[in-house]
Amino acid sequence: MAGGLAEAFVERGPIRTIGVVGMGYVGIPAAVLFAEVPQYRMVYGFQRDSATSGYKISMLNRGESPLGGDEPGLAALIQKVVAAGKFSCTADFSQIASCDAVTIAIQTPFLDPSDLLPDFSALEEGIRLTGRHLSRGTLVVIESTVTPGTTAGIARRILEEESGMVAGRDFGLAHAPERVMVGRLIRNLQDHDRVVGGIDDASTARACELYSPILVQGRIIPMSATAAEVEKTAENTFRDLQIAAANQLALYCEAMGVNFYDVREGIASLKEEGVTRAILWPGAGVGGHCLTKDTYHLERGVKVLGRDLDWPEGERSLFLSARAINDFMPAHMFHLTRDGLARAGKGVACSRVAILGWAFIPNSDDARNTPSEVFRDIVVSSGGEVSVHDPWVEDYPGVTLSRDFGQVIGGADAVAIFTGHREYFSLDPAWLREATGHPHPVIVDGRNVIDPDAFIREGWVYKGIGRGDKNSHELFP
Ligand code: SAJ
Repeated sequence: MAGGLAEAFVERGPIRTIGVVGMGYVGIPAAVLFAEVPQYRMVYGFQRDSATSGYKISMLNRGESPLGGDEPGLAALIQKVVAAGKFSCTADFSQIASCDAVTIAIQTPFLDPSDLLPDFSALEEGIRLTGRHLSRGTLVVIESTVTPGTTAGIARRILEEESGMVAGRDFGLAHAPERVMVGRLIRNLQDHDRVVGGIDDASTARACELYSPILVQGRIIPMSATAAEVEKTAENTFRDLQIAAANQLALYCEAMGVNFYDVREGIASLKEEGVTRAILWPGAGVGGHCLTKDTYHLERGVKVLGRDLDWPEGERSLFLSARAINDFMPAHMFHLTRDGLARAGKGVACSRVAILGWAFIPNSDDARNTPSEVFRDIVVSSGGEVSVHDPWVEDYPGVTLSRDFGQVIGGADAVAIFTGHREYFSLDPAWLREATGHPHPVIVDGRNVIDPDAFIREGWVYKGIGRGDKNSHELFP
């Protein structure tokens, strides 16, 4: 059968026209990088003309970027390829028939995090629209992060249903997971190695042909489609696991009265070939769109695809334990706050707690799945009052955000640092204590941002993640 597909690719000729479905933070940079490649004649960006995203079509066709935030090189590249007539955005999916290759980058959010079942509806619609207009010899590539088994499973079935053709005979199908990070989209696409996995060798080879011209430092890593899906979900699962290991050790250090950061320095000093320890950082929690979901994709994959998994009887998945530890950290921040208030002779109920940082990563306005929200809910359900400061996040449903430090800190019985925004590294203990109006306010450092001794000397009750050496300090007048 592979002969059929290889033949279909030969008949179609080299890739000249490309379609990118989904004009988001993954699709847009990919589309304009393809358009910049001399041998690619035309790139169509396919975008549904919906109420929420339809505006992108006219913006992109004017050569403007609809993406917020600073993306070095992107705006200029969009302008360049639009002016050169090599990129055009459209809601007319019938143009897919003219494409030699079509990539699909539509996100797969979890509708309700509690059920941890991803919402594939938008992605399935994109795949369906692609299948409906697919022509023989076209390569389809899924770039979205999906549960292992999706490309060769539901994606293949939808494409075959809609096109009436057979994958691996009439058209190619592959998975090439995106690995871009906001703020470095173009650079990541050019310099990160690119995992590319086809449902068969011909599809893999054609996908390598598609992506090679846009790589600068990066190299292609070919494998099967399912292996590529496992790789993507596992690369984030492993990062979540590394963070959980740091969090667990930090909790142990607190319990044993030692400074986690001293211990970490010792561990990280092991640098000899093959014995390096990649120890990450403990923190107030793990937020974002990647690490909070990709473990569950991997776990679902092994449930759906796995045959006769050999596993220690009754033992819980290490990866799910890691998720539980990371999800516990906002509760730990609450316990530190509660214990700190108790030292100041107060209870959480009727206390005012100022949260510094709503974004899930430093110096960013991205607050998806922020750990701060979990902490806020626990404080409020315990009868406390909350004020929130964030210098980057404009707004967020269900919370009042302020950039007025004095207003957020004023009257606060406790201050909890949740995000390592650069603004928080220079907090002045004397000024801050004055601003709270209390003799012994509590400071809880969730990101190792402040110097414990400077605050303790100013009369603060200090608590810090991993700071077992300081968390039971004497109280200064
Ligand atoms: N975090 C810790 N300790 C650490 C590192 C992170 O608590 O040592 C927390 C952060 O505060 C944040 C969360 O984990 O709340 C996630 O942080 P992140 O740096 O992993 O940022 P993400 O979620 O944007 O992860 C993305 C991923 N990239 C893609 O999926 C393409 C991830 O694979 C990258 O490793 C990461 O960016 C990166 O390195 O920037």
